Amino acid sequence: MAELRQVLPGDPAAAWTAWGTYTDILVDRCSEGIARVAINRPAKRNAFRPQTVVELCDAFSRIRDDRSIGVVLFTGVGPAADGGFAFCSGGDQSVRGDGGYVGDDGLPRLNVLDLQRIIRSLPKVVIALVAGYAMGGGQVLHLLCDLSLAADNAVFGQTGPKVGSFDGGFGAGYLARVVGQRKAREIWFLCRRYGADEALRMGLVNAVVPLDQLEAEGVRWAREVLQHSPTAIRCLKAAFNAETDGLAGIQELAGNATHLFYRTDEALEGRNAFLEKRPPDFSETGWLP
Ligand code: S0N
Repeated sequence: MAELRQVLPGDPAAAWTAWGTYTDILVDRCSEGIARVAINRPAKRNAFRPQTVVELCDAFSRIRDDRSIGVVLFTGVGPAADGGFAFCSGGDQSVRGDGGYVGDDGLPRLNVLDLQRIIRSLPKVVIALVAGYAMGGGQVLHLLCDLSLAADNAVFGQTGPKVGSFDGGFGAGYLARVVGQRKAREIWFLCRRYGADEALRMGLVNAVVPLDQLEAEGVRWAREVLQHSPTAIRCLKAAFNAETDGLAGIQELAGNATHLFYRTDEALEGRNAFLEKRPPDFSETGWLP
């Protein structure tokens, strides 16, 4: 019997089963190839502390290594007891020490950067489901997802210049690629809040839906993606990243080409010849136009 865990308002849109035990997040999966990852700190508007990020990195790494999963829905548990909603309100300011966010080991960290890279290079499609606030580092996490669906109560914004921080990596550069330089500078310099419709107009999200339809819409989008070629999708994701991510992006795209090449008779001949201690014979391949 599947255990149904309520993450967002509305009827559960898939037959979710719990996948792993964590303190700060909920991870579920369904037999259709979809995983659901939710930050579960609603009383803090789903702010992340180092432990939250460690758990998210673990969940996304497990998803990467599971060939049955093709799409991840990334969201935040809501509502909180006071009725508030958030996808994520960024770094937990109550554990922000002198040099970063401090966990039980006493070390100051900014380990959300590790999480950003894992989501960015995950060879699967990540869809953000944003209900309520996506602020600060939470706004950056939603930005790094491949697709973003906003509930009609979604609010986006940056606070760095107000609270003494900034994300000069994907948070600035990739934001400018998505919404344009003018808008990105406005978002960071003025620290305003933007509602769901404005986010849609500026290309920050793909669609806006009623709050109680958010998960169902996410599952609909996931099912559409899952009908398509996994290899085409992973190569396209790497290609989109390569355009913005410098050599790290080219590494990803090239890694996909190598992955495909390994499966050819030509590459297998090279491996077999080495193992059989003979010269390779690539004459079957030819030099195609
Ligand atoms: C999210 C907001 C707008 C929600 O407002 P609302 O609904 O009125 O609720 P509140 O009463 O304000 O909040 C409810 C409870 O939740 C706590 N809380 C909310 N957000 C945080 C938070 N980020 N950290 C800790 N606690 C939080 C409230 O304190 C309240 O609890 P009680 O009742 O017990 O007081 C509103 O809450 C808000 O504006 N939150 C702060 C948003 C913010 O400034 N976030 C931090 C921004 N910075 C980062 O995220 C930096 C991290 C980062 O990703 C990064 C990455 C790479 C390089 C650099 C950086 C960097 O910028 O440092």
